[in-house]
Amino acid sequence: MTSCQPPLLALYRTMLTIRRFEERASALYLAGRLPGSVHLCIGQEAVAAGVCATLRRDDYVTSTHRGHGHCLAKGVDPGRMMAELLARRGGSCKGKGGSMHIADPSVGLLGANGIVGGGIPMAVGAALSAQLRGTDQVAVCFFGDGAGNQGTFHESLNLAAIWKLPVVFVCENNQFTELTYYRDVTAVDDFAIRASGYGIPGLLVDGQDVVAVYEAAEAAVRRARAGEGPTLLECKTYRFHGHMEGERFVLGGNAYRAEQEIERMRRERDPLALGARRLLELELLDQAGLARLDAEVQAEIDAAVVFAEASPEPTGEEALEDLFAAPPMPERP
Ligand SMILES: Cc1ncc(C[n+]2csc(CCOP(=O)(O)OP(=O)(O)O)c2C)c(N)n1
Repeated sequence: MTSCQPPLLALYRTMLTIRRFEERASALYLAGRLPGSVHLCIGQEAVAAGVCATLRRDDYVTSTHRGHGHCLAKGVDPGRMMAELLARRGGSCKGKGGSMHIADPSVGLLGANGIVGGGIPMAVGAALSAQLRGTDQVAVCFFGDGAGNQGTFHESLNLAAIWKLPVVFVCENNQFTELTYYRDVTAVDDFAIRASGYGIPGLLVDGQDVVAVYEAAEAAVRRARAGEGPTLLECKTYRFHGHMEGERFVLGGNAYRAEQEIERMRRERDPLALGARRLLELELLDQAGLARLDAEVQAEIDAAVVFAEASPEPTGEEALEDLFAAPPMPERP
């Protein structure tokens, strides 16, 4: 049971912001205005929105290569994010990280991550730091089903369980590891049951239902904050776009799943449509209110793109700034 009422309007607004941000990123990519590769979470918005709504600003999040939703939901500014995607100096990492390496410690976002499974031990480290410092901060890591088969997943769950660390592991099972159906490479139907191997609670959650995600996350975060240790949440979800934008052009269509499956999921399990229906049923918004909200969010994304495109590109010399590598060894005489 949850102790807090889900903030339905805020949850919907966050999902809408993620959707409109990514639609714009897709359009910019297809227009050749966004360099590098970009992985969208369209279809998965309820997971980021539902989990992050249960966190404080000073809680930590580690993210993935498909991280725009987590970053926006944790409070990274959309303009600075869009500038990062466009490789501009105004970006959250000064335009040197790109879509897969957005970070903003000021809101606890320790980083999206191009290394699959890389964010999981980072969150455990952040949780250990909170525990040692005696704060009640919580760390959350998001990761995909592919990452759930990496060694880092198992090692991290074990360590976090042994030391009762304040961490919530959120597996976003969108069914596919790049182009591979997860059941072809995973011995069990549900990652959630793996929690029992580490003596921690594991919960299976409908990742298309933002309220279900919020309620499960709220209980897991409360447990972590109270010093009761980690929880594994598996959110079953679905991505509507390809593994990365432009994939269709390379593969010549959807080579690994049926078009009808995507259409059915869009029609029946779109987290935004489900969220809007709930708002209408509860009379929290009417159709005009939904349209107004959409216009507001679109205007925010327009402003983010204007900010990003007005920002200069970093210079060549800046590539050598903000590096943490050791300086070269002095030459031996
Ligand atoms: C350590 C590592 N291995 C392989 C890759 C290549 N790679 C990039 S994304 C990806 C699939 C990840 O799948 P999943 O964890 O399910 O996340 P999703 O893409 O579904 O969000 C792979 C294998 C990588 N980036 N890092």
